Amino acid sequence: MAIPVIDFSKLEGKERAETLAQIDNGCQQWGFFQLVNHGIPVELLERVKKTMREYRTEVKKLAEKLMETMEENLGLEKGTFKNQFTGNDEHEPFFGTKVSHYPPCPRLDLVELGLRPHTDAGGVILLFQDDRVGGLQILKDGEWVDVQPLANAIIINTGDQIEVVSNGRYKSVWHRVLATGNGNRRSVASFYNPSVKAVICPASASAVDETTGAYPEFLFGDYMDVYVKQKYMPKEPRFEAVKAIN
Ligand SMILES: O=C(O)CCC(=O)C(=O)O
Ligand SMILES: [Fe+2]
Repeated sequence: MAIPVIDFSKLEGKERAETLAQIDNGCQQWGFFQLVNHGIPVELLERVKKTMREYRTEVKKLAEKLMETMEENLGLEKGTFKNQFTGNDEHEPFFGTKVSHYPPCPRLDLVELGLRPHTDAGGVILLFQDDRVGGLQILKDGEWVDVQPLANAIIINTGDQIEVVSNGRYKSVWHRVLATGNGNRRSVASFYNPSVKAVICPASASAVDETTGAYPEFLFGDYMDVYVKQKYMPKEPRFEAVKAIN
């Protein structure tokens, strides 16, 4: 069985009745169908794909360069983060991009947030945010601070795994998105994370302060199992939970 494929251009011609019936069937019997000849130029679809691929390649390179910069600052051997995230190149790191749209909220009296406070689970997050509509805030010294829109900048933040590998030197930071009453906010967030099969633990180096952390060693996949249930909660119980698994 395959879900229905419908030629949308036939809606305009002599096969209109059959096409209407196909769409009706798609809606009634399946709730899913594929449109071909839908009017969106093929050239545009290909351009979208090509642009996404190009963006992904460049942002991934930037993430790796940033991790090397952090290694240098932490006095860690070059490649420490990538090696941990990939099990010394045995696995691919996870790299994914999420495009979000925050529409204007007509009832700010009822809704305060577009995205609830959380720290990110993974490694390095690279955010291409709206250059006009703000709303992203980070928790800095107990206060919410705006991440001011800055045209063509890429916002970087580090996730829970950088905190573990750096043994607490680089803490993942709480952030949230406020709802806004006017303007559509768009953001493109890319996540450079360990493979789910990667073993994560504090790196050993004299520059990494031994006293800050006491972080566990765990499988990143196990961490994600905990994270999906506890994303909007403090991170410390997540570290405790994966400690208990081993
Ligand atoms: O959309 C944004 O600006 C932030 C998104 C975010 O924090 C996340 O997806 O983890
Ligand atoms: Fe986030």
